[in-house]
Amino acid sequence: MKKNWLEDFRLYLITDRKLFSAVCSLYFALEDALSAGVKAIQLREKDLSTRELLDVALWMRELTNEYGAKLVINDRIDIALAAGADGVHLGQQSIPADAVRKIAGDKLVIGVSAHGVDEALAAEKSGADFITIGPVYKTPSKLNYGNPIGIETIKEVKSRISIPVLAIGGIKKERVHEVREAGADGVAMISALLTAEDIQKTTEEFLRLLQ
Ligand code: TZP
Repeated sequence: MKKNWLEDFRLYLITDRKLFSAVCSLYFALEDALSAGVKAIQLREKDLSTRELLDVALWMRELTNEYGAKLVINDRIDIALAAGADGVHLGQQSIPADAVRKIAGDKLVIGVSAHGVDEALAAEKSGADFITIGPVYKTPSKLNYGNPIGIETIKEVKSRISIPVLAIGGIKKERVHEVREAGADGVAMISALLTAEDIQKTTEEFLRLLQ
């Protein structure tokens, strides 16, 4: 991943429209985060139909373009290409990174969700540009992301791979220092930003902590 890309992914915001009563509220929340300096957003709405997902991807592309931010689509390389997104973020059940590379070449940056050292090693080997590793902490989200992997796993992963590593899962402002100390190149999150009372102010605070 080119150097300025890593810079953009230092604060990686992931969507969850179910935190809002209407999709337009998600739009305004993303706009707040972007206007305060978020430079990378992942569209992660697994239960939308293909058409619905493409519609959301298209308006998110326009919005992220307005702010010069990167747009990454979870799992769906077809939607990523159709919407002109910058990247695709793959899960452990997704098409693997080396297969994405065959289809998209260098057109898409490839992120992979890893939950431990072995998955992190495999992601790098398969050609991922960066990984998210987690859940590092217990996540406030009700969805099941598995048991927290803890800070030591970040350290071990960092000692064994050379692509950027973003910590995810239960990330809050007061935890940024700890994950950065462990070697994380950045942080990825849903609730700490999207449920913040003041999204702009919280974004600015995260960015300051990540400097
Ligand atoms: N992958 C691992 S934990 C997680 C994902 C998508 C959820 C992160 O949500 P939050 O609210 O930032 O803990």
